[in-house]
Amino acid sequence: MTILVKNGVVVSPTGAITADVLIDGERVVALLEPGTTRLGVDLEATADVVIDARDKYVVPGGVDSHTHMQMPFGGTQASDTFETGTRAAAWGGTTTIIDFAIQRTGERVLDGLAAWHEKADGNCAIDYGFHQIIGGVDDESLKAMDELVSEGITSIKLFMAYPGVFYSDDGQIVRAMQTAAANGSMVMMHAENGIAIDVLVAQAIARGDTAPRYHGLTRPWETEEEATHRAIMLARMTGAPLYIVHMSAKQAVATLAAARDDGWNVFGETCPQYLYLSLEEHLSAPDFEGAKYVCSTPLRSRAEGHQHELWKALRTNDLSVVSTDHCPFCMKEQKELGVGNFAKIPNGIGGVEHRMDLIYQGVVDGHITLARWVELCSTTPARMFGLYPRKGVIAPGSDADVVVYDPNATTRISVDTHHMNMDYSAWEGFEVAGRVDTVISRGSVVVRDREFVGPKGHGRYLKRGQSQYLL
Ligand code: DUC
Ligand code: ZN
Ligand code: ZN
Repeated sequence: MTILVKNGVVVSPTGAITADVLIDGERVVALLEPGTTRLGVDLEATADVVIDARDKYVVPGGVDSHTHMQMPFGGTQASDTFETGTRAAAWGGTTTIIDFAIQRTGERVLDGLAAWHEKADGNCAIDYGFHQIIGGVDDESLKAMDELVSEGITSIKLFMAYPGVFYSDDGQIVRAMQTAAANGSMVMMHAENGIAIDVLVAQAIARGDTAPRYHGLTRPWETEEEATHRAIMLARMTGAPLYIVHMSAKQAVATLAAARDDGWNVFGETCPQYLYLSLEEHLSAPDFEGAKYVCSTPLRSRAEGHQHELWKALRTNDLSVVSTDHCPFCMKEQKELGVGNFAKIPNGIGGVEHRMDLIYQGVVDGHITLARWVELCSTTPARMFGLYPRKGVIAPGSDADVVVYDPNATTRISVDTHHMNMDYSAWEGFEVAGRVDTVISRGSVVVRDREFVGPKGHGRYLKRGQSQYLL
């Protein structure tokens, strides 16, 4: 089947051009000056499907490199399945996710991976890959890291938080980083000092400070900055490339920026919740409403100016990627587990559907350029995690993951209209500029005319290559 997306403004990190995009089967085959014929053939007359993108942007499908579909966590399980979560992603213009398979202490890494394949296989609306959480660094799991690379899993995630669950001590981190440096894997780090946090949490609960806002107050910026600094130093010692996930504290970002200025191969991501939601307005909401916003790292104080610094870092490339850390839990029976004890609230916010819109608002607000929007949400995550140029760009030979985006429409976010399996929206009532119009995933139209029309199980597993950011 051929699709012609005509007259749109095709955006890439190098800028925007008005062009027709010709898709044949699963691939993009050409970008053409609008209205040109090809080998004498009138493409508009012969294409099976013609989509008019006049006055709209045509962008590479979003790559969300940090999601947790149906993740067992905090005594429950993330509420989106691979089916519901990837469908919601498609609605929001994301055509690739990279989810986290999990290994815990005592489990075999490849068993953890097999369990994730079983959850995802045949259920995804869009293409997907996996990172591997190594929750128990030992001889066996280190050995398995080489096998992961041949399975297309070229990034591992370690945790400096959650003692007793996913936590690695510094010695374990050093050993995993040495292995990654040797086999060309990217090390992703949850950088919070979990040992210090657990003391502060126990003291808060003992004092009777049990409301959701104490989740944030017991994870102060110092715990993120200290862990960020330590992770960077350990990466320097071992020569491993390092990617720090879900950064929210401006001080941690400053530490990362200083290391980058020094020439170290370290990277950071942030997420929409840290750019828009805050400790004061959201996490401190009364009547347990703050539980909706419990995630780690936590939302920071608006008054302290973290959001401004995060946007700045996105603009200056001190931060390289925006992902969602999509980890949804319903209020009913899930977040409610923490009534009377914030430490029992499952950590996570769902947002896989809204990333492209929320970051496009950053273009409208003058924080970033149009080209940078595409770079942060699509091109760089694809390059960072070994998917480029198959994903993250509209170019001959790349997968036909194409989003037609209408800058003249608006999106109003609400639990009543979202497609994620959540009984609330962290963005309830947000009205942002821009709206996803049409979504093409690997040559199949999956969203059109406000309808999901994708075939079930269309999404395929992506064996990833090495990061393009390895030195
Ligand atoms: N943070 C969250 O908020 N949820 C999932 C895991 C994590 O690190
Ligand atoms: Zn994390
Ligand atoms: Zn996460």
